[in-house]
Amino acid sequence: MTAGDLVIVANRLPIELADEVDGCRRWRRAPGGLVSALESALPDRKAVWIGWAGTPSDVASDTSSTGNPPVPAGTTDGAYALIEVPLTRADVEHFYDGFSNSALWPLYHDAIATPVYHRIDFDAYRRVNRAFAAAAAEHALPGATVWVHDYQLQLVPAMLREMRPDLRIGFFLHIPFPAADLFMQLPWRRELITGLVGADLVGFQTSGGVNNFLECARRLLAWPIHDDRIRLPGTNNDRRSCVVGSFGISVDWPRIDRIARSEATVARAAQVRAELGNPHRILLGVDRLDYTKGIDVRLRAYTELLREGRLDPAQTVLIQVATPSRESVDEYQRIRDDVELIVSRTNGDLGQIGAPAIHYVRQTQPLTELVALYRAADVMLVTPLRDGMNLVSKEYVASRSDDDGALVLSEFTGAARELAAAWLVNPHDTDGMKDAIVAAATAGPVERKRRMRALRSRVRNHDVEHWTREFLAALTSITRDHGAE
Ligand code: ADQ
Repeated sequence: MTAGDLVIVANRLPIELADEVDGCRRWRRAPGGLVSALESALPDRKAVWIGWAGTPSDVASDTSSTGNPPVPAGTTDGAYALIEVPLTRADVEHFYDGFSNSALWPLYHDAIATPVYHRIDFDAYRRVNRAFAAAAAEHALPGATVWVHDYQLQLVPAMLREMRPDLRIGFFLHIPFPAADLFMQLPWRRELITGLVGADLVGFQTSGGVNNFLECARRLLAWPIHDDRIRLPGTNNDRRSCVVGSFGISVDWPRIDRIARSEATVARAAQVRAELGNPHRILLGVDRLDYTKGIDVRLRAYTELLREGRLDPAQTVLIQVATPSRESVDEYQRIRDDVELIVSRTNGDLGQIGAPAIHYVRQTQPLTELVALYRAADVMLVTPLRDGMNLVSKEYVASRSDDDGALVLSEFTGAARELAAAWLVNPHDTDGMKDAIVAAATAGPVERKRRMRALRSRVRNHDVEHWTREFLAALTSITRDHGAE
């Protein structure tokens, strides 16, 4: 049986089905920060990754005649093993689209959209979390380290501890943890907090998340809390603590830097610029098409600037790349409609034939293309209403080996805590955002260089390898303390 001394538990496996040029569907490595983040930690260990493959199990069997290949047992280079947790269509509807993405996601993002609480959804969340915990219990070697990820799996730590008390368990939340007054809305608030403190270490993107979580634990658990430690009840021998800390995730700097400096990327960036008619300024947005990302507010601010003549439509172009996301959830259809209405109105009113004011691409792009766009962009617009970290802002910085470019960044991202040299904006303040966009677009080369160098130094020294190392080192040291207490 496959078993590891490092077990990653995440909602998705790091693979996806793709149509190849020969017409066959094959599994390939999924793009995305978490995959490259964790892969840097996996090769030296006997590692296992547990997750869902992305296709409901009852659909997969219905359609086996279409030739979907079985989920591979490991990565093609044999770096680590893959264990699938199958989800049915009902699980996807209630656990994923329902409790995870219609209750937790909006609640944890300051209830920007109204969270929807259905008991049937939470029942599925509990059931699926138990299936993930059981898979981890089955595939972890004695005394192994298990690292559980994100809001879809918050009950896993306590469930897993009950099944396997010998394990070291870490949990990392990729999205914000909300203020206690918001969290208290949740009908299952105590169960979720208890689920999380099943871990030895619970990590958040920022100290704000840590403080909010500790406040909820104080209100809901009535267990002693000293600094960053929650002391759980138990007899002297099996008493333990749950430690809470902040670990800001980051990007794979060496990989992005290599792509950014390559001749192909530099040539592609120049080609993009030429194809846009060599405008004076290129502004860029790159996001999952999600209502938390503030795509609509940024497009409105840009449109107003064009209408007022503060930016010249003949000299300025905005590219918005949006990757489709969670399209079976109503709120996501709504944000797509809102964004597309703004794009078409702005282009109808202010664009010219062959020269739209906004170039809108609703497609997933390879990282090489994104890096070329980052290099071509004079101003990067990252304006979420709330974001745990935001990797796009750090990818932009890592791509600018020419020390040029200007980053406009929302204060409500975790990244803003680290990237103070950006033009920081409050996305709720349209006038303030317009001023910041104009300031970034008109800044002189000396100011751009000064700010970009400060940003690059921060991201280079705190890349994703640093994040993984810090989290795992903290987890290891806590467990070692146990016996001594
Ligand atoms: P996300 O909400 O997905 O992540 P973000 O951190 O910006 O947000 O990561 C998005 C990733 O998708 C980036 O790596 C980006 O390059 C990629 N991407 C965006 N648009 C794309 C496109 N059109 N084509 C291809 N790739 C595209 C969640 C949290 C964040 C947290 C991360 C990691 O919401 O706050 O930073 O997890 O912890």
